Amino acid sequence: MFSDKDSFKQAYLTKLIEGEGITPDEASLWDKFSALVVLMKEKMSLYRAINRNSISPGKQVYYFSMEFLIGKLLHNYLVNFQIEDLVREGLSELDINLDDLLEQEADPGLGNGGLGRLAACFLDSMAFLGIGGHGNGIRYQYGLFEQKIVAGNQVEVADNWLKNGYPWETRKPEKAIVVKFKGNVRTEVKEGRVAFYHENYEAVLAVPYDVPIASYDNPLYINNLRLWSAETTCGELDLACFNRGEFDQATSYKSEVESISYILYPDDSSRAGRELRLKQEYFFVAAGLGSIVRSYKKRNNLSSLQDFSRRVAVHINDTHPVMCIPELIRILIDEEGMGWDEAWNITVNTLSFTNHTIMPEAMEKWPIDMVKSLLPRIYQIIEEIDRRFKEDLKRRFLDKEEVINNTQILKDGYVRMANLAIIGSSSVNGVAQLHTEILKKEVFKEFYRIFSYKFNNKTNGVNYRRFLLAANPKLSSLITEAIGPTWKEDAGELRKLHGLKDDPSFLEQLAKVKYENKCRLAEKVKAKQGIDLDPMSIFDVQVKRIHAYKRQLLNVLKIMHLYNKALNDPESLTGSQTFIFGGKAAPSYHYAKTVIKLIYALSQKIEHNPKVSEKLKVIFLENFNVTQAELIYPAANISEQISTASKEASGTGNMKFMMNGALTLGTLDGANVEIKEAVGEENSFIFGLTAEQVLNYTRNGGYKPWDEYHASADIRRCVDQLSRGFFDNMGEEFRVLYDSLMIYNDEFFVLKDFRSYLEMHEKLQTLYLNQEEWNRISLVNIAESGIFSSDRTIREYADKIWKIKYRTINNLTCS
Ligand code: 26V
Repeated sequence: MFSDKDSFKQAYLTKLIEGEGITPDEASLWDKFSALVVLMKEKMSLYRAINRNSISPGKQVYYFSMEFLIGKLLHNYLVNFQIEDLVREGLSELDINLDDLLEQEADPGLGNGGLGRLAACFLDSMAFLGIGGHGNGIRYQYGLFEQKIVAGNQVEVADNWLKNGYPWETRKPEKAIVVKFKGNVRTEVKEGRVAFYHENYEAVLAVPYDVPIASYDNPLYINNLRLWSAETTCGELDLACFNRGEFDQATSYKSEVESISYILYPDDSSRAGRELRLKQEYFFVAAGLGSIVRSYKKRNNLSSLQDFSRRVAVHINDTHPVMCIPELIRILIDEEGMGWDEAWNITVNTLSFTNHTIMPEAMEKWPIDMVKSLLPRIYQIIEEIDRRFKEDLKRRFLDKEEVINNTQILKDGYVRMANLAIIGSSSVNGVAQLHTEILKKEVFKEFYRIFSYKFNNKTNGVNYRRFLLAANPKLSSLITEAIGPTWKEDAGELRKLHGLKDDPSFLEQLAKVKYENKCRLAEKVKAKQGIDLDPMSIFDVQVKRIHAYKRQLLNVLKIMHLYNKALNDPESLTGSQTFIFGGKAAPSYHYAKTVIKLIYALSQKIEHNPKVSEKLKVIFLENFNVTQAELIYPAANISEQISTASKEASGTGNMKFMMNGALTLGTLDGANVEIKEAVGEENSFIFGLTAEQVLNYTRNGGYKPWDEYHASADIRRCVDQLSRGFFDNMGEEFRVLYDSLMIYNDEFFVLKDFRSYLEMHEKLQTLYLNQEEWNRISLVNIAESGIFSSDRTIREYADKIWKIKYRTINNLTCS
């Protein structure tokens, strides 16, 4: 990108002065940041152009996702192009501090949590592996709300991330696509076949904004994240209306259209069920497929789509983009003139689907009436898919009532999106071994009988170059000094660290890095929230969305128990502990918001008691997002992964903590199972019911939280404190939590797992006293984290699902 400092300085100054028309003296920090981004972006476009001309286009993958949580890009790209040092020095000679520029960048909150972050990790790994893999999503004008905590209450502030512009994006108006809603379908018999015409529709213009995706050490391979924005088809306003003097109608039309890409739905746990959400889903699907078909014809110089599925793979991230199935059929039949069978085969062979949750309340379904009126032609196609599927069941003598009930797409007035996804795609995968087994044996067991060949597992992974190499420079340097630099391309190389397990000086350096990262976090927390953290205390961290099944409440009850112990006998607690929480609650999720309030109340209660506050501290970090995450993972000693077994599909935070040397305190849920397998029983701290036990209780009943309550004075005390006296006047406020446990039968087995959780937590406290042993276990965790690189995950998707080749890294050790 830049061969040396001087050529960088030259190019940067030219960009600033000629491009932006300002001298460094006049430029604001934003101008300076923006010039650097534009400079890099232009270089990346050039690389892409060179690549296009030199390499014949292979199969392309399109990753369709409603959410991409990409995080800030500038620092990562400096690391990936290996120019951070020269840019830092060059800028400093111009009296510019790189860190000040990095601060300027917005962190686009275009996702809720794990699902959106996974999509971003996948984009990185596809670019790293030289796969032509592109993202397709929505350019929400407002991302996930910013979280403020005011007196313990979550307050949501709009995330106006585009207010200064976003210099990484390029608007491509010439590549816009018209998306059609509502209206009616007229059929006509033409040359012996039925033709379909969608008429009287409302047209929305989808305008793409492209963001370049570049990974580590593969500078020529620049992929694209295409985000669609909704605009009116007639420019600024509906001029026809406007000229007739119907101003209100003209402006309301414009705002109705623009509302489609206005804001991200902030709830990842319950169905939105709103027409606007359905519009969003079809909008980015139709725009994305429209543009793929157009570029396919151009790229391959073809007029027919017969070979489409050999040259294009479309991946569906959860059910949100499932309208891809009927939309591709529509394109192939209505626009390309194919018959049903050919269109169906191409569609199924092009599409693959990942499921990310088994929580029934998050499984999407849409009222038939809504789909019919919003997307009349799409609905016809869905009906036809459903009809043919049931016919097929009958032919294969599989049409038992139970099978039909659980697999048909249309039922009880709804379109069931997961069923459509499974029937209409060639591959269905879960995101961790356990999760996939639950899909096969429970959630989709009838489908598994019919289409066993479609089901497969792809355990999640993360972009370790973002969450370790870039986010934890001190640990990265230490690793590179010890085992050389090849781990940056092959995460399996981290295993070489095992060789240092018994090297006391290395283990001490590891501890020193952790300590310094804790200081770095403490400084930021002090600056942002004015709170002091003691880096000498153990950092016990739970950061993730606030959900009943993730059981932040279990963690809180544990701390209440420690509080009670400290009051009785301060010596019974060995060292001092800092409990760090972070995560957003969906704005309408009362329970989750109450959990935040409870964490806050507990932190206050502890703060006001000097006897306890010497030993314990609780803090809720505001506005957990990708940027915060990059500071937190490197500073954690304990990683809390305590969901009710079977409920967390995979988890990816667990992997990010692990690679930064935190020890996992967790249940046998999601990818925790595989973390335990990787590091061994002795190096992970597992407690609680197994998924099988949980599923058995759920099926057969037999769990009584009152039994746990009566059996243990400790549990009784904590549970009672939730509702009475302890939190002064707040007992009533926390009643919803008390009731979830004692009245509504503790759906997530909090009390059932309480005792074993306390025991494992205590074991960790004791272990922490033996620093050398702790550091050794921390090292084993880092050494074994390589399999949780998303490079490994993407290689599996490429081999088994997309059937696409990728670049080989020399002597790859982790396959
Ligand atoms: C569902 C809904 C439902 C309605 C409206 C908006 C919305 C947005 C997102 C979702 C899906 C939530 C599913 C999800 O995020 N699953 C997480 O996926 C991670 C990546 O595979 C995985 O690590 C987590 O365990 C899983 O909870």
